[in-house]
Formats: sequence, C-alpha cells, structure tokens
Amino acid sequence: MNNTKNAIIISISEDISETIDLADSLDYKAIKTFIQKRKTPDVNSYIGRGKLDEIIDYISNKEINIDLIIINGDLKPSQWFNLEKKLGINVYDRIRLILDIFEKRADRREAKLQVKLAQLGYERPFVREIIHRARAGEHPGFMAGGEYQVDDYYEMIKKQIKKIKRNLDTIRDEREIRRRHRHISGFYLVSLAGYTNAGKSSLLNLLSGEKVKVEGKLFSTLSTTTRRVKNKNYPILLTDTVGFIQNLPALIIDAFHSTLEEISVADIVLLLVDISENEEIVNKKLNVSFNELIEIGVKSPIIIVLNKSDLLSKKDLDKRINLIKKQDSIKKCKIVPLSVKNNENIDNLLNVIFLSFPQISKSTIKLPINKTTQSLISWIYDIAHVIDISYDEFITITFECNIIIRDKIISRCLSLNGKLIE
Ligand SMILES: Nc1nc2c(ncn2[C@@H]2O[C@H](COP(=O)(O)OP(=O)(O)OP(=O)(O)O)[C@@H](O)[C@H]2O)c(=O)[nH]1
Ligand SMILES: [Mg+2]
Repeated sequence: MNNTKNAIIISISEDISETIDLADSLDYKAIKTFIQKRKTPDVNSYIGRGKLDEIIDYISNKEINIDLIIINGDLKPSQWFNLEKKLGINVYDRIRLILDIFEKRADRREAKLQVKLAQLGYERPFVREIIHRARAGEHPGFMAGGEYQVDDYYEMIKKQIKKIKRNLDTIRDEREIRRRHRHISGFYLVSLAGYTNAGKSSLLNLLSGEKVKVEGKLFSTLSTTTRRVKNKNYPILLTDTVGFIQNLPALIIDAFHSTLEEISVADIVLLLVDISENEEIVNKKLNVSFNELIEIGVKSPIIIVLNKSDLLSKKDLDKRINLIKKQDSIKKCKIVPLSVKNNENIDNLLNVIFLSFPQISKSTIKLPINKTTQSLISWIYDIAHVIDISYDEFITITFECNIIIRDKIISRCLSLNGKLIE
C-alpha cells in the first residue's frame, strides 16, 4: 500500500535536498517548494508577507490535498503559531521533522526514552508560547496535550523530563558495566560512526552476520547494536549506532548522549562516508561527521572508510581519495576505500583496524603437545591474531594482541608448563 502524503517545503535558501530526503523518510512527497532567498527569516512568519500570500493561494487553489508544510530551518514558537494559523495546515520545522522520524524509528526502550526526552525539550518553548496565547484568549490547546490545561501540561513536561533522565541514567550505568566486562574479557571495541545512510549497518551485518535493518532512508538506525566480528582472528566487538546529520539539533545530541558516548569510548572509530555522492557533498558530510566525533570527545584513532566504491570508476575513486587526503583536519587518519555491497577490500579494513589498535604486542610461546594445550590454542585463535604456528616436539605459536589478552594467554601458557620465548 502506498502511504505517501503530500508536503510543501518552504525555504530561505536553495539548499533543500536533505530536507526532501528527510520528508521522504517520513513518507512525505515534496510536491512543491517555495524559496524566498533572504539572509534571515522574517520575525513574524519566517517568510515575507507576499510569499506567504502566494502559498495560501497555492493551497486554496490546489485540488491535491496538502498534509504538511515543512520549513527548511528552525522556527521560533511565535513564527510557528502564526504560520499554522494562516495556512491552516500542520507546520513542521526541520527539528520537528527529524524528531518525528526518530519517533517512528525508535524500537527499543532506551531509544524511545531518548526521543521522548528530545521531544519534550523541543516542545517546552512552544508550550510557553501557547500559555501566553491562551492567556490572551487566542489558543485553547496544544499539540498532543489538548486534554490538559496548558499550565498543568508545562508542569507535566518538567516532571516527565526528570523521570526520563533518571531512567536513562540507569540504562547508561548498566551499559557501562557491560562495556567494562567486555573490555576485561579482552575484546577490542570498534564503533561505527558517520552520516546517516553511509552504510554503517550494512558493514555491521557483513562483518558480524547480523541482520540489522538496512534502508536507503535517513536514520534507519537509532538503537545501538554490538556484535562480534565473524572473522575469528580478530577479537573485535563492533557497535552500530545512530547516524549524523548537519546541524544535528543540540537537544537530540543531549538526549542521545549515552548512545553517542558508545562511540567515544571505543578503541577505534570507523568513520563511514558514502564516497559515491558528488565531491562537494562528500566533503561536507565528512567534515560534519568528523567534527561531530571531535565534539563528542573521541580520542581514539579514527579510520575513514570510504564506502560504496562500487558506484564509481577507479579513476573517479582515486581522484576523490586524493582530494580527501589533502584535508588538514583528517591528515592523521588512515583511509580505506571499500564496497560493502560487493564485499570488496573488507580484509584490508580488518588489517588496518588491527594495526591501529593501541598497545598491540607480539609474543611467541612454546607449549607441550597434549589435549589441554590444544584447547588453549583454539582459544588463542579465538582471541588473538595468530601470525605463525609450528609443530615439532613442542608447539611454537606467535601471535599479536593487546596487552590484556597477552597477559591472560601467558598465564595460561605457564600454568600448562609452557614457556614464553619472547
Ligand atoms: N551501492 C552500494 N550501496 C550500499 C553499500 N553499502 C550500503 N549501501 C546502501 O546504502 C543504504 C544505506 O545503508 P545503511 O547500512 O542502512 O546505512 P546506515 O549508515 O546504517 O544509515 P542510518 O542507519 O540511517 O544512519 C542502503 O540502501 C544500502 O543498501 C555499498 O557498498 N554500495
Ligand atoms: Mg543504520
């Protein structure tokens, strides 16, 4: 069944393609765009009077039903109020559009709470406006809160925000405990970050055999998923999480703090970029995502993964890689082009990841041959990167891994009468 609804986009700049994609993510088709180029929005109605009249005319003459008006920017409560009143159709600004997508996609408890928190934060100034208008006798109710008296509603928002924050803190603490446990068990934590739709979930699925939802729409993923990388040579836990977008509203960043924290505590961050888009967009999205990572406090190595290379010729791909390499901000990062779709260059990515881990050390041990040491060896294969193994009177095995795992392997080796060679 086709659930597409019709929307009009109003903008004061020509840069509207992302807003069209956001609308599409909510199944709204942008059937008409009104652009009034100006430096700052009109204080009262975002766009000037003449343009507004033109839109009112368009709506009233049109046989097609318009379900939503989308403003390609942020609205002040008074502007929103005036626009809805004049146009007689629901008016969303960019933040509200994103919040609605998030609400639709939130599948687990944490994401639901985070979205609710962001929504309440968003609604608060609007409620203030409504209280003001209601007192002046202009507006009887508000958004979903029509059944509440506005004053009560405002109080309720405050209480709800407090309660949600408490619940989110508990979930965050549980996650912290789980994370510490995983680290102690010797796993490396690698997180996937990047602009929405770059292919993060596709890469998680490919590397772990998971079936996280993959979609050509914006913000398919909201909840965090952590899975072990299938390749047994690498004891890696990979975490997929919410994507970035330019001007990600501060209240969403705040609400998703604990989810984004998951990125900042990883040993390595993979920053995915869709390399197939045009150069200007690639650069913009790369910079937005990179700055976002710095802002959320990432200190670990960042590997730039240029995904969707299958959509470019070798020549175009090389050209783009060279352009990206020239950027000062990302000079220290390694760059890996690949195609998740065609399973191309994935092994190279795993190697680059492994070589980027902090405190990697190489060790060689000698073990007597018996049943117990066999199980130790398969365990070593499981949690370390085995470089060489040879059998004579003893088994000599050389492996690379982080210091925590190394200490564990050596202590088990010694307890089985093995020897540390180097
Ligand atoms: N051509 C091509 N398409 C790809 C590749 N990797 C992913 N895609 C497509 O890109 C779209 C987005 O993929 P996702 O894995 O959902 O992207 P994401 O980064 O998880 O997106 P969000 O969860 O929305 O942040 C889907 O339509 C994928 O099929 C690739 O290597 N080549
Ligand atoms: Mg995803």
